[in-house]
Amino acid sequence: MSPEIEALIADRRNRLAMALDRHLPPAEHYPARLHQAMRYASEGGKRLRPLLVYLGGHALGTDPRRLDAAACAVEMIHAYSLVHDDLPAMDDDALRRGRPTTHVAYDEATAILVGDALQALAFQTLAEDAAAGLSAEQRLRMIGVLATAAGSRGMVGGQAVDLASEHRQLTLAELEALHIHKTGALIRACLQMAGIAADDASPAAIEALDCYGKSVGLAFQIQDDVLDIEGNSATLGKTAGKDHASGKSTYPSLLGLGEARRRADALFARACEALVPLGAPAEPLLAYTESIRRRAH
Ligand code: GRG
Repeated sequence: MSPEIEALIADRRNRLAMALDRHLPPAEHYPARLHQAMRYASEGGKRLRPLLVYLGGHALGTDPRRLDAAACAVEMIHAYSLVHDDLPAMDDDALRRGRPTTHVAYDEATAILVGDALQALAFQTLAEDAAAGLSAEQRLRMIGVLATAAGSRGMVGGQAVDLASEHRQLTLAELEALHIHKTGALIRACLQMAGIAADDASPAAIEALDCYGKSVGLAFQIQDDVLDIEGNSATLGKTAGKDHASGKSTYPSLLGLGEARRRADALFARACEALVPLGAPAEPLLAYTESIRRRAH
């Protein structure tokens, strides 16, 4: 990765940290314990989804100020999903991002409320952040896209199917549908929101970015399954190999490790090909995708 692209990515990470800090309620504000726990749950992680918003926006020539609310909102939804996923009623994990999960660090009821509050805050952030000159229509469209991706036709639906199919072997088509919903929908929404924020992008450019989003979402999930078996779960600090050991259907369990790796690589390649028509402005997104493809955890 060139030093210029590294600097751009560092800048966007920094923007996200500042925007999150602005939008999350101060830790000392009533009710302080809940607000502390919301901040705890929002710390760390790769920031993959906000970076996709920013770099997708960059590919369309969009000012990053127009993307701050979307980047923050998608990370809040993601953080909430991890907090709820870790609860005893779901995955029952004690570690996340290398430290105690929110329900362990606080308590179960607080963790449920943290997820609820982060989800509401995501939509409040999109509704209220007019600082960057997004029109009300653009913000409304983003709210619709994010709500659809997060809800029963997206991430929550995928999670429901995942929980319901824990004790049976899925077909490859079922597993793919599950992951397109559970992981892919939110990732795709990042690129769709970047498309909405762009004032003068062509429909073809927006379509190219959406095409990228579809492939990269599934590639990321297959790669996560592979890394889980290799003992390097993407959710650094999550109990590695857990899905594998629990007998859950995964790409490697259905296809074998080698074929699962090949499939993830082919999807990453397809995602990158979709960016070709966008030319030089898409180079940071391309370089970032390559760094994700090569990650070891
Ligand atoms: C509980 C409503 C609800 C949904 C849960 C996303 C999800 C759905 C569960 C998380 C469990 C999991 C391992 C999902 C696969 C997607 C995935 C790899 C999530 C981790 O995302 P990363 O790697 O996490 O971007 P960081 O910590 O880097 O932000």
